[in-house]
Amino acid sequence: MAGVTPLYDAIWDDYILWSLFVGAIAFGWLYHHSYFYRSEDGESPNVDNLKVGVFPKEYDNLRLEVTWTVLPFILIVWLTYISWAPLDAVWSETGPDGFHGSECQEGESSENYIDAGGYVRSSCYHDLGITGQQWFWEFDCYELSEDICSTGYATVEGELKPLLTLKTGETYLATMDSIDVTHAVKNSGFGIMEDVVPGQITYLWMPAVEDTSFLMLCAEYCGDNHAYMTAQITVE
Ligand SMILES: [Cu+2]
Repeated sequence: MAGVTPLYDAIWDDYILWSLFVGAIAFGWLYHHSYFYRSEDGESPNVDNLKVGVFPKEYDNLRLEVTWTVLPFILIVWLTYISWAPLDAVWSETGPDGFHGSECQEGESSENYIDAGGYVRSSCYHDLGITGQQWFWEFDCYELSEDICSTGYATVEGELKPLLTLKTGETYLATMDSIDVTHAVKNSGFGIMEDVVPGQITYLWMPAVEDTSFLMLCAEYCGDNHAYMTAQITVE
């Protein structure tokens, strides 16, 4: 997957691993106790003589409570910390301080690549436009040449959908708006998502690092045909 940065793939793996680990402890503990502490036949189910409204303080275990409060807290802080890492790539500024330089001159190529830290870098980028409306997407390649950016239609599950064809190795900065309600561009192939808001311009980096083809979806519920608000993006 050619995300804005492969760092996303690493974070995905981290989150899945931690979810499995925490899930195994939580459900293992739950099922173990559910079976191990069941009352035997004929035994009073209330062996501890618990009374409604009275907390059984004699069963307090401070060490246990501190442990299951502090450990998950540390884990959450850690997961938050590692998910911060790629945000500067998602919201990279333009110009020399950003990851993708300034706008390409005519004939210039982005020559993007993935650096040792897992970030996509480009020598320059191309501008394009995305407009959302109920219930389709509109692409605009502005002045870009056909081989770098072209629009058309693709047949997706028997229906004609907008098609955006981009070039491998080029990096694009989408300028986006909506003419009616809030939508959201979800480009799973790039690993990114951004809202499209009426009366407000939002931006989205789309670094086309490798050949791919995927459906761009709307990720913000926008009415009856929200689920069919798709377009195809092909990088070749
Ligand atoms: Cu929508």
